[in-house]
Amino acid sequence: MSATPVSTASAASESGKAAVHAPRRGDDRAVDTHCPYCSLQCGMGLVPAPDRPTRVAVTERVAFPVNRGALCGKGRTAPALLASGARLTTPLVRRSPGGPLEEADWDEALARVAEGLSRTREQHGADAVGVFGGGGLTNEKAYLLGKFARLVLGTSQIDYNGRFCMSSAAAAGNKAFGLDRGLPFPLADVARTDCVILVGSNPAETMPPALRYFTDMRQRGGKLIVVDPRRTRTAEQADLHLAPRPGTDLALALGMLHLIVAEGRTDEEYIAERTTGWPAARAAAMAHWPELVERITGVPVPQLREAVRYFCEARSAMVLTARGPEQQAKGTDTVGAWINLTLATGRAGRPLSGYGCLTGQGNGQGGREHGQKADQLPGYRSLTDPAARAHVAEVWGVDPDSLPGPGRSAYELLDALGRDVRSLLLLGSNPVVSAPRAAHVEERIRALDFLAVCDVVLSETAELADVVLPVAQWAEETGTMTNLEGRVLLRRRAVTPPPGVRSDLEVLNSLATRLGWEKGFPTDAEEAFAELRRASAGGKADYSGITYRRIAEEDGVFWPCPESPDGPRHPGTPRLFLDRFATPDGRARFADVTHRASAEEPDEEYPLLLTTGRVLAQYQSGAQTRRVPTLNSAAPGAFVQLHPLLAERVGVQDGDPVAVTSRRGRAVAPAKVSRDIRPDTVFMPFHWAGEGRANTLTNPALDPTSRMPEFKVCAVRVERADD
Ligand SMILES: Nc1nc2c(c(=O)[nH]1)N[C@H]1C(S)=C(S)[C@@H](COP(=O)(O)OP(=O)(O)OC[C@H]3O[C@@H](n4cnc5c(=O)[nH]c(N)nc54)[C@H](O)[C@@H]3O)O[C@H]1N2
Ligand SMILES: Nc1nc2c(c(=O)[nH]1)N[C@H]1C(S)=C(S)[C@@H](COP(=O)(O)OP(=O)(O)OC[C@H]3O[C@@H](n4cnc5c(=O)[nH]c(N)nc54)[C@H](O)[C@@H]3O)O[C@H]1N2
Ligand code: SF4
Ligand SMILES: [Mo]
Repeated sequence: MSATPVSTASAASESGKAAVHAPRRGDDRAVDTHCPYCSLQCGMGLVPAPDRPTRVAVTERVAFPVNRGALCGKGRTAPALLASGARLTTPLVRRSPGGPLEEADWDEALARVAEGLSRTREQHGADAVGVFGGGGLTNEKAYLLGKFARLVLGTSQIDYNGRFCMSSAAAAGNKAFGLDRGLPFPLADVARTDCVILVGSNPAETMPPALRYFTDMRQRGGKLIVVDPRRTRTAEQADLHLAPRPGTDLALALGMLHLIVAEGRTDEEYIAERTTGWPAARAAAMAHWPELVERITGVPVPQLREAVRYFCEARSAMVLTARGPEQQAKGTDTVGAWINLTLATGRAGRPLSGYGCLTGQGNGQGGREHGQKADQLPGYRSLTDPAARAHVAEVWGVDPDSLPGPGRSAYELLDALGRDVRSLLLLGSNPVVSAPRAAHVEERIRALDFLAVCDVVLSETAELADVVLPVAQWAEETGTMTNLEGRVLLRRRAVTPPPGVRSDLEVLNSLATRLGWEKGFPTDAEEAFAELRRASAGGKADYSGITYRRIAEEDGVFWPCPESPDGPRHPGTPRLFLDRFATPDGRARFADVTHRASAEEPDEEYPLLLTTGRVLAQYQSGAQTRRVPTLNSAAPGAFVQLHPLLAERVGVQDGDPVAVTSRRGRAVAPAKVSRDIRPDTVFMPFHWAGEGRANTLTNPALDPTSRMPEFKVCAVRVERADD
């Protein structure tokens, strides 16, 4: 890709810096809104400069309960991208195959998208048109994107990047509790519980303001147990750090359950009253002797015993998982095994206790509830449930039989590009960097007949598009986001988007109109939300009682929150499952799971394990944060974290270029030699494209239930790059 007319990151450094201010305390002129990035959705105030509306100061929004004014560096510098020269302000089109992306007006660009998508449909059928969405999109966008795919395009082929995120936890939560909401309690409950097992989660870098709840808990005398193959900044603060081999969390959880049974620490009354499936789960745990578990995981038996003691002797206790145990080809079973611990000890559905998943993207929760997922309709309804189809079809004014069935999951969809799926509309993701086996995914994207991308910047994926539509971003538009607690929030518009930019809702509306749907795609977010409320009414994620006004008055509203036209208004549901679980019989279901190997285990040729994840200053594929100068200088590039023993064996010193090779490809990045990682494992963050792209290496082996790829484990070989 060359000859694009948009400016580069260097332009961003001038205009970018000018836009960033240190956060100030409250300011009367500030517009209350939320951060563009992660699922904590920190509250912040934004004050546009009167002379230049794109120059925005961030102020502390102390009254917002989740972060109480605290922000991480990404949140503080987020306005840099509003004014940045690196953002897109003009549509780009590729007028000849292999030619450059060139500036175009909106009319030409939209016409090309409408034509590209309808040509595929005419030639190859509706299911040859794909849609790929993102968990950073607002609820309104996610809702209308799903509706657009199923109504306007008539395709079943829609999925989104949330599949790569918390889908295993979602699947396990649905199985165990009959409902999937990241945390079944407000995050602040963490500060008041007596023990937390944090499995494969590094909030010190991925949600810094949330860390305070864990430190508050410890100050009250509570115990923090961190399970992570690396001694992370979070693990440093733990009372106990268990460092298993990547991909062995399932065995670890079974080993702990074994000890819980052997030591007589189960809550038999709770098991009898509130659960089903205990005999099978118990038998599976009994087959996992602590010594066997030590051999599989590398975690010494005394540490296992200590973890069990902390967890069982605490009056209240939680297990929280994040991507470590979830991004595995057995992620659903693994999370199920951790949920089993909370059931066997009578923790789930009790005050200040239970299981939760720390979701990831800004709208990681809402993004999976309103229909951009391959198998879902709004309100967390199932696309295969006739009653659900009838309800949503009525709201949409169509025949239920006209709605397509479920489509492929995210990786399977990307893998089908250029073959069964020939055109793609993509919003809110950058799979060239973030998808597993990325070189293959990139090749599939290049094989498309037509690609349209809506983005704020020219991401690596947008660079491959036939049409790039420049869209407005967070502070320039209003919409709702659902944070990791299931709290529906209002992200308000604080500044005017630059000329030339349109919102995603305007794009969907214009495309729908061009494809023959004059109505049904509102450009006003509140109007879209009103329709979403009706579509979600009666579903699991019922938003019908939530309004923009209520969100503003109440610091967010927790779903489910049904509308109550006659009675007093529903207060929302901060805490789930206290009386019953959301299963038909009201009981939680134990998972019947046993440990199994990862899809790829080390062998002679690939003797080490690679795991991947995040660093503090970069966000996801880096499309946004690599263009923010302060963040980019804090974390300028990829690296390979490896233990001194391994470094010595390989013959590298800190900073030397290291080549990491898997069955999918080879990546090169400087060595970061550190005692904070197991000697049999190397770690790479995945935020960069090019030579240091971690996803060149990762294994797309999928979990059979959630279809989550195995981002956290694959077999690799490591050598000096110049050898
Ligand atoms: N700075 C920053 N913050 C972010 C993001 C970002 O990109 N950058 N992204 C947001 C999003 S979308 C998400 S999903 C969250 C993710 O938040 P986290 O889940 O906290 O992030 P990760 O770094 O992916 O993984 C967490 C930890 O899992 C460990 N791990 C690796 N393999 C295993 C394993 O087999 N078992 C166990 N138990 N642990 C393992 C890694 O060493 C890592 O420290 O962060 C959100 N916040
Ligand atoms: N190896 C490895 N790979 C991983 C992971 C891992 O741990 N290891 N984690 C996975 C996880 S958890 C996730 S969530 C994915 C995330 O990876 P991606 O799906 O690539 O997510 P982002 O980088 O956030 O991409 C969002 C894109 O949307 C654009 N954007 C932002 N706001 C808007 C908007 O309002 N509208 C539109 N149209 N575009 C917008 C941004 O500029 C950016 O280009 O990566 C996954 N990949
Ligand atoms: S923790 Fe997440 S939501 Fe809060 S400021 Fe940082 S990136 Fe934004
Ligand atoms: Mo994520």
